[in-house]
Amino acid sequence: MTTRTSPVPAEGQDERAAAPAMTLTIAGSEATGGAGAQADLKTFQELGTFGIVALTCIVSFDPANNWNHRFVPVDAAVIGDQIEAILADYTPEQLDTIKLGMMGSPETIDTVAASLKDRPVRNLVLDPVLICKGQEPGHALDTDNALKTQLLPQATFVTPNHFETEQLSGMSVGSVDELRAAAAEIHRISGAAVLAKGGIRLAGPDAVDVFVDESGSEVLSAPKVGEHAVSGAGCSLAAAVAAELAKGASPIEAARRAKDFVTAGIGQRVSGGTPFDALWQGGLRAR
Ligand code: PXL
Repeated sequence: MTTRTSPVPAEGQDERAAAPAMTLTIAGSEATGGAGAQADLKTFQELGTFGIVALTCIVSFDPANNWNHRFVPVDAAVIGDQIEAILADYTPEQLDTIKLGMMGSPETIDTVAASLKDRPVRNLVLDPVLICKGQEPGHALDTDNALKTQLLPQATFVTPNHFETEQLSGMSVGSVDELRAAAAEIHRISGAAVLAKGGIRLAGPDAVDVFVDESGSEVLSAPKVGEHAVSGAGCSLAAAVAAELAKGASPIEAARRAKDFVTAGIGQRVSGGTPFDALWQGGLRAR
């Protein structure tokens, strides 16, 4: 029997491979592991980036109350401290890609916008989370306004779902053509690349998303996996876009790869006691 030994680096020689691309998510915790920062971090790891988290809030579903969201914001000063620590640790060249997930309140949006104000960021991917599955849309309006005025103008890439697309564009969306028009409007307002998600909300056999940037638009389509929303799909999509951009993909390449990642993850979803399943980020491994 032969024994393999790892080559011992000579003294002073660094045996590390090239540093991984880095991705930061500023997002909320969702305790069951389906959505939020947990989904983002798993996506980053799966796609080979060095994942970092600053937490904005803690969401715990309530099993005794129809799995409604119990939402606790992280103190604004503590959000600021986390971002300060992270941005001081890594230079803008090392950490050039940031994903923004659930903010949950206008105060948190103020804090995050202020913390990022003087930081050059090559890719700022905004998942404009207004409400989570099961929440009432009415709660979202002040957050919607703060997102529009403070974060959307900074974003380089935005991933609204059907509801968020209607809110941000001010247009109603019932077809792929309307989704494209609304995505184009959000691109016009923000200057960002837009990946607007029709998901299961548009009728038909396929889950259709539309990508729009200054070079044009592309419809991304995959057969629907069931007719039920899967938790973590939006978070994982935006996190996958961020990871691919951080690794050097163009916006449209990042969108295509993120769509494949999410479609595979929905195919390998996990079921528990909640009325919605959770995407598993290891879906592509099962192919
Ligand atoms: O899927 C949106 C979302 C994002 N972030 C957190 C959430 C949810 C939905 O549950 O809890 C923290």
